Amino acid sequence: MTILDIRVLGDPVLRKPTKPVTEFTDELRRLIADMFETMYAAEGIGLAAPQVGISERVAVVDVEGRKYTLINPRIVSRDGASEKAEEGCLSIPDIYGDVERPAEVTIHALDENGNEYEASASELLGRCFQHEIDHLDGKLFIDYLSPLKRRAALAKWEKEKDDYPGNIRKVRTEVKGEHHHETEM
Ligand code: K1U
Ligand code: ZN
Repeated sequence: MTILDIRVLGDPVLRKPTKPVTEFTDELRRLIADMFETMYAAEGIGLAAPQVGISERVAVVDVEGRKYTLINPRIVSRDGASEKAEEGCLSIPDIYGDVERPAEVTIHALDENGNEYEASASELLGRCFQHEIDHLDGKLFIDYLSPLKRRAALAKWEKEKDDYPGNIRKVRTEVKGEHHHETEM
């Protein structure tokens, strides 16, 4: 398995509508395995194919061990009042913002073998489904922020984006026993 490079804000692939998957091949299953590995290495709870430069309707999710492969997913129902919670994005590192979304969604999707399934989810899993499906439609969480908060987020990103030449984020693999200390601010 391979840890893939993650595309960051500014890469046009993140804004391009994706193509539906039509063939369930070993190549597709390899991409899914690589996406899970990349997501775990980056310490995320989800990852969509455009984030690794592939413009296809594929995403992976693992929220507290609830693991899903989402192929050609669509939201079939939205329930409950909207809820606001903080989101981040592996393609916009170190930027966070509160996003209001429907409390519960039901999705219809295919798994890596082309089997159909439906899943209903609320809280972080429901939010993650919505965040990943947005990626497949070229949408990012910063699009939901108020103009003021969006401007602040983009100003912060302007200062950080030079750390990602070519709009590429190389995901470091943690060496066992290696310790990193966060810089306190
Ligand atoms: O698609 C992505 O960019 C992954 C993203 C998914 C996501 C995070 C938060 C809410 C909805 C969807 C991440 O995994 S960001 C990193 C993360 O693990 C995280 C950040 C904030 C809250 C919870 C988790
Ligand atoms: Zn994201």
